[in-house]
Amino acid sequence: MKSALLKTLLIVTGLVITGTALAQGVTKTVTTNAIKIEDAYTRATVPGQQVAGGFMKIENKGSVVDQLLSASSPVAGEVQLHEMSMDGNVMKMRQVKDIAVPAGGAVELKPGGLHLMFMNIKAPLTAGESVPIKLKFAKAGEVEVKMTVNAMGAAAGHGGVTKH
Ligand SMILES: [Cu+2]
Repeated sequence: MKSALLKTLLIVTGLVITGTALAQGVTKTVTTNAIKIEDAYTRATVPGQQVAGGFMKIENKGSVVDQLLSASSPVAGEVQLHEMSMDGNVMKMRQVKDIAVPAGGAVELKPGGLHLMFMNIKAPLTAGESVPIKLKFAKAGEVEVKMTVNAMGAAAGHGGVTKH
């Protein structure tokens, strides 16, 4: 996993970043040819907290299905793709290989469902700042987004989860 991540980072370095610099504190929208990212956010963390969820709406305006394959961010050792679901009364989380974005449709990464998971966070995420994240799609390629860091406990679901 580590070497795959490194490889991704190396590939990314050679590419032109398509996302524009965005001001903080506003709704962030990034559009490539087909993929549009809206309302990307994560949540503030406390010192020592290693994980945080990442959420956004991914729209696919293209005529073919696309897949989110991986994500990376300088603030975390690794960013995984996760799915959360209820198993009886127990909320369970598992890593998924990819997240499909239907042609002409959208997928929402949200608390309690599909989400990104920042792992091994290097320094606490502070409310109000924004965190760069690079998404890699099978067809659209690399998309860079800035995620707003919302205040802690803005929504239930992920904050209390420590088991991965
Ligand atoms: Cu997760």
